[in-house]
Amino acid sequence: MKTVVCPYCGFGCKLLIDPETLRVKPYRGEPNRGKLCPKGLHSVEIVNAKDRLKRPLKRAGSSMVPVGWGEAMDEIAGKLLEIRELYGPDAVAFLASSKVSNEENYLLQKIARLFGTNNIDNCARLCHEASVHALKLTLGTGAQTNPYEDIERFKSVLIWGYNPAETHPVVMDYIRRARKGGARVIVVDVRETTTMAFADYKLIIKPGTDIALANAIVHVIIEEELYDEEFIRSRTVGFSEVRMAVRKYTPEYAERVTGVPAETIVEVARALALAGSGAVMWGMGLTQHVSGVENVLAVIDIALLLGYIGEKGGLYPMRGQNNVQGAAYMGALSEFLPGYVPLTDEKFRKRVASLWGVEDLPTERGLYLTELWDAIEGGDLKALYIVGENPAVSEADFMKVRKSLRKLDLLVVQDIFPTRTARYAHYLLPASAFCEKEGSYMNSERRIQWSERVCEPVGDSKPDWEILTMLGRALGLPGFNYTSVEEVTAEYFRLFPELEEKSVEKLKNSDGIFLPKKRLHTWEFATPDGKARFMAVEMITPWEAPDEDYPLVLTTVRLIGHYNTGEMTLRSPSLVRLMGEPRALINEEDAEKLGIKSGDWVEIETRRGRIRMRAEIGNVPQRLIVVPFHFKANRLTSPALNKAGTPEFKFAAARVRKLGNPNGLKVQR
Ligand SMILES: Nc1nc2c(c(=O)[nH]1)N[C@H]1C(S)=C(S)[C@@H](COP(=O)(O)OP(=O)(O)OC[C@H]3O[C@@H](n4cnc5c(=O)[nH]c(N)nc54)[C@H](O)[C@@H]3O)O[C@H]1N2
Ligand SMILES: Nc1nc2c(c(=O)[nH]1)N[C@H]1C(S)=C(S)[C@@H](COP(=O)(O)OP(=O)(O)OC[C@H]3O[C@@H](n4cnc5c(=O)[nH]c(N)nc54)[C@H](O)[C@@H]3O)O[C@H]1N2
Ligand code: SF4
Ligand SMILES: [Mo]
Repeated sequence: MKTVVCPYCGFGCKLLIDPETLRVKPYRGEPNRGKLCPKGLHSVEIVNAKDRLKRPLKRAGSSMVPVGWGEAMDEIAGKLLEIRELYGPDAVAFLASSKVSNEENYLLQKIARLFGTNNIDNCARLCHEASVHALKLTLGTGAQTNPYEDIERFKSVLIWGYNPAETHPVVMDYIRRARKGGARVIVVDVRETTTMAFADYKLIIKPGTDIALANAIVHVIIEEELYDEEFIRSRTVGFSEVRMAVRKYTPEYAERVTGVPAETIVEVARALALAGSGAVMWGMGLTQHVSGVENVLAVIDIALLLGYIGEKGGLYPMRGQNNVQGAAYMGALSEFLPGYVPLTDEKFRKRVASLWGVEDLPTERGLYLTELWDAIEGGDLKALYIVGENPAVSEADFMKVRKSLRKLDLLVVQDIFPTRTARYAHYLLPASAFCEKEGSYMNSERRIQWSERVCEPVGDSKPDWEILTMLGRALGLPGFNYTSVEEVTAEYFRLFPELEEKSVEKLKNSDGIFLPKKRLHTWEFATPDGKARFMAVEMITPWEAPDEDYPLVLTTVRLIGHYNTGEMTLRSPSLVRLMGEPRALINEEDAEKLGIKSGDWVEIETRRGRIRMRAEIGNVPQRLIVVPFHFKANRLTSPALNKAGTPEFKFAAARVRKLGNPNGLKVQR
């Protein structure tokens, strides 16, 4: 049996795959302890999908024609160098992938920076980057603080804007065990979710009002003196500012803003404080708003007030993709070097540069993923090299993205499938899939795990690290002589003091290595004075307000058997069968007013565009429409960005109408 990291979510289950039969069984050790969700279980189905990319292709007019690897890499490198010559290195951008290994992300950011630009980013920008910014501000580090195993021993679990029963199904086992041990489970969402089946308190709030609720909880805890005075005094600064700021957020005021009854707010604040310990977990319901950074700050304040960080608690910004945490640690972000080190940290930057055989590296932050499209429109960005990302579907207001992709002088797409984004590519490079290659991945709890190779790459596809090694060499960059993936692992180990002494062998023969360590901040925070910072925040309203023309609020969510832009899961017959047809959830009274019954085809429209889908009358509040993001939702979504560069995927003004003639309608892809 081979041990392989699941190619889907950031929980980071390990799969045991039989190389003969390709049958998948769950790994019995950490972190999944004998459990898998349907995606992990059926993951190998995609490997032999009929339309896997099997050889490099190059554009010839309106079609793509085969080209040899050597020729493709020489031509791509030649074009990139020509663009750099004419317009400078910042006319080129690289998109890394939260789907590929640490080694592969490490190599791509190394290429970008040696090429001369910090235009390197990944889908973390669309996801938890607001959490990274908020955590950096308050604690000094941008990641989950505690391992999953701690959840089981905490006496409260606060789950905010996060639906793990669909998105990280295996973490639910930890939450269930916590509940068995007496933990109170509190879930905050804008609608009744599957996760709420396990909740003691279900708080349904109006979309985008999270700060009012969090501030009111803080208000009650302060008012009733339920906070951890010793922790606040010895380990934090900024408490008095927060005390002032939350004065007006009485439970009654918060009830008017959020819709949650004042008594419930008081009860929840008491339950949280009296528990004595707690896990605070959150997801996209907080980050994908124009108030994303502030939303997360408001929720962190609750944990700081109760001392629920370190021994008595943990912050869990549960990471989305299987290697989004690794991509960040490897430096595939436009504002950070590896290890989230700022570009302005001269000592570290020079050390990385010298390891790579150059004097220095670029110091200006590069373009965010969400800023690329305007840069293309404005003529500043000429070439884009994408590894394992599908922005033509995953970006907000994707019609705009598709329009700019057409304008590029050079678009390279390196993927396992001919994706929607690949339609605009000048070169299409076939990558080997997760179990056709080996390497290391980092899950949400910052556990680095080794993934073994089970089968031969299909056709003429190559592991991403091999393709990137060829690219680095074709560009004439120093040090791209890797002949095995372990050489890259050993190189990135040298960047982290905690890994310097460790060997790749040790990583392979273990349940993983935590970077930098298992629990953060038990004694000291990573801020200059070692103290955590309370941050007072005020309500920020969503960018777009519903009005007469667009009276509903549209939010976009995930379903257990579909994954992100669907490129992978929609090629898995078992998952497609399991999930059936997608539906937009609508409130019963709204539906009645519009003459809509469950199963009717409807058109959902915003100021950006419209899509059609079947409707389902669901357990959602009035004036909210809930659409799965995996299909064409981003034809509709709002492109407004928060401070961390994340779009407001969770709030757009919308309208719905029943479609008259449903004959022949199909779900659009
Ligand atoms: N099955 C499956 N699993 C996945 C993925 C997948 O596509 N499919 N994707 C992975 C990725 S990349 C990520 S980032 C994670 C995301 O995991 P989650 O964060 O759990 O995913 P979402 O469903 O996008 O959003 C969570 C919840 O936010 C709620 N919400 C919307 N607006 C608001 C609001 O204003 N306030 C509050 N409090 N809640 C709100 C929604 O109703 C939804 O239930 O999942 C990962 N796991
Ligand atoms: N409306 C709406 N939009 C959203 C969100 C939302 O909640 N609502 N969520 C946002 C979030 S949190 C995220 S993370 C993004 C995700 O956005 P994307 O990252 O663009 O979406 P994925 O579908 O995960 O794309 C991953 C790609 O990697 C490819 N791939 C898989 N394995 C490999 C490999 O080994 N090598 C290579 N080279 N390629 C590989 C897959 O085929 C696929 O094309 O979407 C964002 N967009
Ligand atoms: S919970 Fe996540 S990591 Fe585990 S099997 Fe499911 S998709 Fe894979
Ligand atoms: Mo994500």
